[in-house]
Amino acid sequence: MTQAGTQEALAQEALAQRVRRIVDATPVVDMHTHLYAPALKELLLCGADELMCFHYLISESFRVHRLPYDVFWGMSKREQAEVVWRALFEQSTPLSEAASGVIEIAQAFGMQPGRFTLHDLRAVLSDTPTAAYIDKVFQLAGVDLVVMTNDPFDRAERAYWAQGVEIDPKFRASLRLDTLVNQFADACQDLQAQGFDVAPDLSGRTFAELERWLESWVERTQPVYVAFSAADDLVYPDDGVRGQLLDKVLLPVCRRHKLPLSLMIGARRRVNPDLRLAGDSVTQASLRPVERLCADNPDNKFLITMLARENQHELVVTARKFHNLMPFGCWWFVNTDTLVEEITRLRLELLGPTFIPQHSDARVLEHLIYKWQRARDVVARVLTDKYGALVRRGWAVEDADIERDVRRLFRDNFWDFVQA
Ligand code: HDL
Ligand code: ZN
Repeated sequence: MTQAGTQEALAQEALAQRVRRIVDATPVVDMHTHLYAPALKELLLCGADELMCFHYLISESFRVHRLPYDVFWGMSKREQAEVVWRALFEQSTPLSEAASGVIEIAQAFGMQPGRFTLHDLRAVLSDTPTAAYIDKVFQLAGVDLVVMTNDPFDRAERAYWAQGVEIDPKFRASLRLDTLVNQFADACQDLQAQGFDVAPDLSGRTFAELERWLESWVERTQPVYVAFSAADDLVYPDDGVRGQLLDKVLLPVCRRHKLPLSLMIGARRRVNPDLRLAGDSVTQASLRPVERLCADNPDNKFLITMLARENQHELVVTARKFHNLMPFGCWWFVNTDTLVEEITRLRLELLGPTFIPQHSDARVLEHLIYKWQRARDVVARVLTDKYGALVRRGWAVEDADIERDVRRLFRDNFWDFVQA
């Protein structure tokens, strides 16, 4: 290598170390998880058996053990965990995103390199989410706040909120309204039983009552956004039920409270019902309704993530057209090393550092550790590459610039958007 080449390589390595130091030191706001504050008790999952029973691993394990579904589901969680462990960590190599993540979690908890057993993992983790354990996981993950996914139609969760709960400030709520917008007849039945004067055909006082109901949940949970997911069937404008619920309830309430509306698009639910939570799949979806939502509702803010790899480029271009659209995360089936890097590069090259690169979607407390380790690896790698190119083209990059950009990506883009 020429001397100039050596110099350049040394400069790039020095830059990589500066970027990594700042990325590691910047605490993350994790804006979409399925974790719950400790006050919601058994809803907050942690420990080795919960990690093994993560639905990603359960679906992967069926490709190895091929047990009849009813046999597997008839087992205790401990027995299911042992089946998954044997399938993915003994009869196979934990190469998938979710399986290799378990190794990373164990390493973060000080597990000696080499091979360990499920017994070892059970010993090193805790299945009781004490305050100290939660703090330790947040600290290991470099996360200082997570947003929950709170479902007013989940009876178990609703019972806690009805009692009045003291929510740990490391957890913030979001209101997840899939049942309302996607299964309105079921939602109606539930709401009628709670004393709301609503009708499946949206007649009478339905809209006023739905607004009263939603306002009560905003008051009760103080959410940072309102959300729902859709497959490829989102239409807007739409004079059907979902379109009217959007225009007459969700969008006005979100505007009043300056709450973003989060749309998670491309999830095709229960493609294989026998896999239960793991039975959902992916579908490409149109960006046309997203464009019209952003264009027709300029005083609303939209957090958008899409599940199909094929939709990522169009989502980024749409974000260039509408600044009330904030693209976020590499969701679920695009949360793999390869696709997170591709999507993050795409976003940075088309938007600059004005998007939310990742959320963990953590379902088990310790997921925060590996999900954010992966995210930091990618963000540091991509930023180093882009800063290096900038420097070679003659623009000085100071630590303050890197600190500002990483803070924006990991926390400020989210908070500024929520509070705007
Ligand atoms: O709809 C969602 O919020 C998805 O994230 C689903 O919960 C999915 O099952 C999941 O956990 N993805 O990571
Ligand atoms: Zn999720």
